[in-house]
Amino acid sequence: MHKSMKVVMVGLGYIGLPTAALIAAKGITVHGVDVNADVVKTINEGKVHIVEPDLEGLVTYAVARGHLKAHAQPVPADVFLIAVPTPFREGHQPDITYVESATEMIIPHLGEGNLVILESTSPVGTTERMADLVYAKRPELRGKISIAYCPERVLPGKIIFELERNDRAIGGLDARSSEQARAFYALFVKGKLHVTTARTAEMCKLTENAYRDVNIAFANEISLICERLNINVWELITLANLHPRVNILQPGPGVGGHCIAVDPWFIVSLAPDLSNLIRTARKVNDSKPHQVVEQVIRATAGHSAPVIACFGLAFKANIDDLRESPAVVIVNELLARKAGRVLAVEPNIDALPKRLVAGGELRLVDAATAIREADILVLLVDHREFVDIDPRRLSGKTIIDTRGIWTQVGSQS
Ligand code: SAJ
Repeated sequence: MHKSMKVVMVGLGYIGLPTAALIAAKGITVHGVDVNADVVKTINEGKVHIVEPDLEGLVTYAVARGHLKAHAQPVPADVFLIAVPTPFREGHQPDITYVESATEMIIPHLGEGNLVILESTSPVGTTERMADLVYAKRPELRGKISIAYCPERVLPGKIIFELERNDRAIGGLDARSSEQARAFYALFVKGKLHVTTARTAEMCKLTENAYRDVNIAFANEISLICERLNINVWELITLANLHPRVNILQPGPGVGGHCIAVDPWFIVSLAPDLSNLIRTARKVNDSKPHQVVEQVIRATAGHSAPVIACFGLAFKANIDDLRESPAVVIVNELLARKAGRVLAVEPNIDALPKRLVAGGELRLVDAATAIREADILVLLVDHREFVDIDPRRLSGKTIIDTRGIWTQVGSQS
């Protein structure tokens, strides 16, 4: 592997763009590919279409030096990376059509000695499927190219840091593929590079997110039990976590984002009869937003015209991403059930995206207005602006705190 090589990155989203920019910032030529013409245009202006700390600076730098350029189509190169979405379809069945079409896109450009790496979260067997697609159209390349799976495992909000620092599992379809992929990642990753098989690397990624989902489900289930038993769950978890072998995660309004709520289903679909815990965890976490709605509706009982303020719409703290957010599910359900007049506070956006939030009845307001006007304050996201609110300003209000920042240890509200 040498810095004079050329890399094609197919998919310039949350993973593809930061990875392409990081590689390009090392002086390697990266030819980015995206099917969205607006994304291509934005990147070529040195700008970004996603909010992520430090990303814009890196993209501006790489584009200005001519190391990164976005296009609609691939070209011949040394290394081909694929980082496209793998959503699920009806019945929680994995949908790998984007991986298949990205593979079809690069097939005509492949040549002897090339390395092809899939980074998208994928059901076990996808890398082999990719190889089948390649060799069906280009049988002469069998044994002449390397194919590997290397999942991304970066946390939105810390992508650039984690891209460089996290360890990686690298699974080649054969030993040469693994070694070639390892040498490639060594050019820009400072974390350790662990070589395994493609199937193990695929399962590893799914297992990491399913592990987190199961652990959050445990915390969410405990929180519901505590609510019924009138026990402060935050104090309980703090105390339980003092045990040297207990480390319970934080309950919340549900699990959002594009990974943890999706990936466990890939395991369930591969072995439905053996995935009882993983399936149940998904159900527990998916039911949590509706449980919060019931809690809010119970709280409205004493009010003739209740005003409900929801603090936070994003899927987690300090980001502007409202997609797959439990907070959005809760707000929409409160509106649909006409639970009261609903206000939303979301410091990370300027306007409500109409395609996400139903009806015209929702008002986006600042925290001070929400506190002044509302009877019931529902804390849904632990944004730093909400953590900073002096609890004395909330006295006299009914508080439903799904994140434990206003009703922490020792408090009984
Ligand atoms: N959440 C809780 N309680 C917790 C932790 C999280 O309710 O104790 C909720 C969050 O509020 C959010 C959801 O879970 O709604 C997911 O948030 P997250 O911060 O745990 O994870 P993601 O979805 O942003 O990123 C995950 C990461 N996976 C793991 O930590 C195992 C990341 O490393 C992966 O790269 C990413 O998925 C991915 O792309 O797969």
